[in-house]
Amino acid sequence: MVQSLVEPQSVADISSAPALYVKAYRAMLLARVLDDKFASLWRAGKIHGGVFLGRGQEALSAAIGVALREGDVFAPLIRDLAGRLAFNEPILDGVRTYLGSTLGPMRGRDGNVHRGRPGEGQLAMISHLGAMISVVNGVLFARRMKHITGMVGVATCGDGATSTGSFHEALNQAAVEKLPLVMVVADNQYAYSTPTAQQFACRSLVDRAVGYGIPGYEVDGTDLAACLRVVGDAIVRARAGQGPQLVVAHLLRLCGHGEHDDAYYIDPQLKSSALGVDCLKRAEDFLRQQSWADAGTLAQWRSEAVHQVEDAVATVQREPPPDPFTETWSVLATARLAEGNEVNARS
Ligand SMILES: Cc1ncc(C[n+]2csc(CCOP(=O)(O)OP(=O)(O)O)c2C)c(N)n1
Ligand SMILES: [Mg+2]
Repeated sequence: MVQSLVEPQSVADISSAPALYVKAYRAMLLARVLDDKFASLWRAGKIHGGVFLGRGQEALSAAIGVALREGDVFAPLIRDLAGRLAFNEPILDGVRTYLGSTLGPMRGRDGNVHRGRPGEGQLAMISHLGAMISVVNGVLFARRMKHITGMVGVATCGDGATSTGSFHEALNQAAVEKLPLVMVVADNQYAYSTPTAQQFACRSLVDRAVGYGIPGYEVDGTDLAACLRVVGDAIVRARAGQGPQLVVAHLLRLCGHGEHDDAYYIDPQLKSSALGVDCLKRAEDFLRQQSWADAGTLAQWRSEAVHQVEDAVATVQREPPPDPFTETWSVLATARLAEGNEVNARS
């Protein structure tokens, strides 16, 4: 059952909000171009960790990023490049982390996707399987103890993560404590190669909201306008003190689990169904229909995204890898707090 609540300040009709739509679309586009670049760098052997893409999930992720404000907290997972960029993560952070530059937020140690800027509200992920929800709860508790109000925390996860104990414990805790948590689940039909029919027996994951005593909302994750409205409204409600919100988006992962996975197991019928629509293409069609962008503008935005990505990669390829003899190997957050060093500085 999907509950509906009185709207405190709805994102309203998206057709009257072109600036928000365009901002989200450009974050989606930049994420798609950057993800494609990460994939080709991985194939060229330049990235030693795994590369995980958000292809097909950019609308949902970007809708989170544009709805967040300074002071909020976001725990992005492996398919949230669009949301990270929309919530002001510098493009260099992802490039430096994957390519192992010492100037990156992880000082070149990760070579993967576990980066963050906790001081700016973007948490570094531990695991894709629900571990971050409790971490967001912890930040929200800390803010409560400091009497900070009017902020929210957003955690994301996939359909597979909803089967874990971490998900249950964190959702239950957030509900009991009425934390301003927005839990966004991307039901992308597979957890690695496990289809949802082998993952859960309820009609929709949104039905779980009733069990936790929190409101739940469903959204078509291929539709940016719908994502902006549903995710945006959930964030508005949590910010207004209405407690945790569950949003479940329906979409399809348009890639393998990671670049090492050719996704042979994805049902071809799903690919040709409504779930398999490419959200980026759909957003471009919408922009044209609304006359918010013509073909020339779309081409210009794409060219700008490509240049941003190429510049970032060229910059990072000239940067140094970690030196094992000078690296302290101390915990990054502790080192930063203790030394006040500037490794995480924006540039
Ligand atoms: C405890 C644990 N078990 C297994 C894994 C490996 N693993 C990482 S992501 C993943 C599947 C996640 O599926 P889902 O939650 O649907 O997210 P999606 O990848 O579809 O975005 C698995 C099995 C892990 N990281 N941690
Ligand atoms: Mg999944």
